[in-house]
Amino acid sequence: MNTTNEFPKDFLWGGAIAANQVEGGWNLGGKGLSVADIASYKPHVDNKDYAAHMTISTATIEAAMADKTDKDYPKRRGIDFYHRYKEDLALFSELGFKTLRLSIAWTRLFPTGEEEEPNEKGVAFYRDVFKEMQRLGIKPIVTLSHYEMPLGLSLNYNGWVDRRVINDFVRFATVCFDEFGEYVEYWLTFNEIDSIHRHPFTTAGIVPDKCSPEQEEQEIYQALHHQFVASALVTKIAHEKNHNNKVGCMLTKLMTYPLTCAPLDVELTLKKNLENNFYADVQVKGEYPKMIEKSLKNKGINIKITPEERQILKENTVDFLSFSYYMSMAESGDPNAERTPGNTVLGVKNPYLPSTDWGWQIDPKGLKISLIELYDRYNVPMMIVENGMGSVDLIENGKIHDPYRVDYFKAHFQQMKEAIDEGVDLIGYTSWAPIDLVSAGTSQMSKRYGFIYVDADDEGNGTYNRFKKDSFDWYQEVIATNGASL
Ligand code: BGP
Repeated sequence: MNTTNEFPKDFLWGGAIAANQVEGGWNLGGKGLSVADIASYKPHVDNKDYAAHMTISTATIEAAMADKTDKDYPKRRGIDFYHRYKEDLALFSELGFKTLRLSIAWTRLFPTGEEEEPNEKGVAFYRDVFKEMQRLGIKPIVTLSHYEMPLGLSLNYNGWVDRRVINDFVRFATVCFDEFGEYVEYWLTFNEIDSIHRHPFTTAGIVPDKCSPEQEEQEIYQALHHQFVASALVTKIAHEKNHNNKVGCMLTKLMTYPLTCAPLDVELTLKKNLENNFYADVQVKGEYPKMIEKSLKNKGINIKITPEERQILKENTVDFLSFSYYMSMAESGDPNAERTPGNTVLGVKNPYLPSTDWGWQIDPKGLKISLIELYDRYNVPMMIVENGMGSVDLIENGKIHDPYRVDYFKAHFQQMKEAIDEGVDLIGYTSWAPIDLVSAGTSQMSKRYGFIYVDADDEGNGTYNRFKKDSFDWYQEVIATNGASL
C-alpha cells in the first residue's frame, strides 16, 4: 500500500466548467439561443435550487425570446469567457492543470439544431480554445451536452421527447469529432443524464406545458431513452473515428444513507440507490436493469424500445464512468422526517453532516463510499468531474480568504486517496468550478465555487476582472506535489 499522499502518476488534476455558465457572447459569432439563455434571475425572489425550471412555460419562453438584452438572463453574460478565455486558460495553467473539462455549446455550431452544416465561426472559436489549451499542455475533457440544448429543438420537438432529435445530436457530435478530434481524447456525452427528472427543461428541452400531467413521466422516460441511444451512437462514432477516443457517461452521484437501521429505511434507501445507478447501468453495462424495467411497468410507464436500439446500447458501452459529487442525503420511511432546501430536496436531512450556505450537506466520506460502490459495480476507470462548494466569498483589497474552501477540498481529496489505496481506479478529478461562474440551478453569480474570483454580481455589475483567492495557491501546491502536500 502506498503510504505517501501521492496520487497515481499521470493523475488528471484539473477543473470543470460549462459553456453556458462561462462563455457569455450569447448572440455573437452566429450563436443561436439555447435553453440556458432563457434562464432568468430575478433578485429578491426565492430562486432556490431546482426551482427555476418549474417556472418555465411556453409563455416565459416567448417573453425571454422577445427580450434581446441580457439584463435578467445571467447565463447570456456568463463570465465573458468568450472574450477572456486566454486569460482564464493562463490562470488554469498557472494552477498546474493537467486537464480542463469544458463543454461545446451546441448552438454555436448549430444555432437552431437543425442546420445541415455547422456555423464556421463557432467551429473557429473552439479550435482557438483547444489550440491554446494544447499550447499550455492542458488536456480537454469535452462534454457534448451540458444543459445547453438548442431552444429551437425544444420548441419544435419538445426536445428529446422526439426521437428525431437523436439525428440532430449525432450530426453535432460528428462535427465535434471531425473538427476537434486532433485536440481531444476524452469525451462525455450528457452531463448528469439522470437530472432529466429534476429539471426536464434544462436537461432535455421538455416544456412542461407541452405534456399533459398524466403523460409527463412517460415522456420524460422516453426522452431519456432517446438520450441513451444517442449517447451509444456517438460513442460508436467516436470509436470508429479514432480508436484513441475515450467516451464516458456522466452521473449525478446521489449517495443516500438510511436515516436509521429500521428495515424500511434500509429498503427505501436501497431502492433510491438502485434508481440512481440505473443511468450508469445502461451506459456502462449496455442494458436496462430488469428490476428497473419491472418497476417502470408497475408504474404504467412503457418506454418504446426497439430490438435494434437494445443492440446499439449493448454494443456501444462507454470506456469510463464519470460523476459529479457534491453531497449525500438520507432516506426515511417517516413522512415527517426533516427535509430542508438544498440536497435534502432530494432526500432527508442527515443529522451528522454540516451544510453549505445553500443547504447542501458536506460529506467527504460519502465520496469515498461512492467511489468504492461504483468501482465495485462497474469495474471501469473513473473520473470525478464535478465536486466543490458554493459559498458567499468576500473580497477586500483584491484579497479573498476562503479557508472553508480549502477545508472542503482537502477532506474530499483525502477520501479519494484512501479509495485509490484500497484499489479504486480513479484517473482524474476536475473541481467544480475552478473559476466563479453563473450557477446552473439559481442563475446567481454570488454562489461562488472558484479558486479564482470574478468581479461580477448577480445583476451583472462589475469589472469582470479576475482575482486569485487564497485557495488558488493551495490547489496549485496540491497539483504540483501530486497530492503529497495534503
Ligand atoms: C451540477 C451541474 C453544473 C453545476 C453544479 C453546481 O448539477 O452539472 O452545471 O452548476 O451542479 O450547481 P449550481 O450551479 O446550481 O450550484
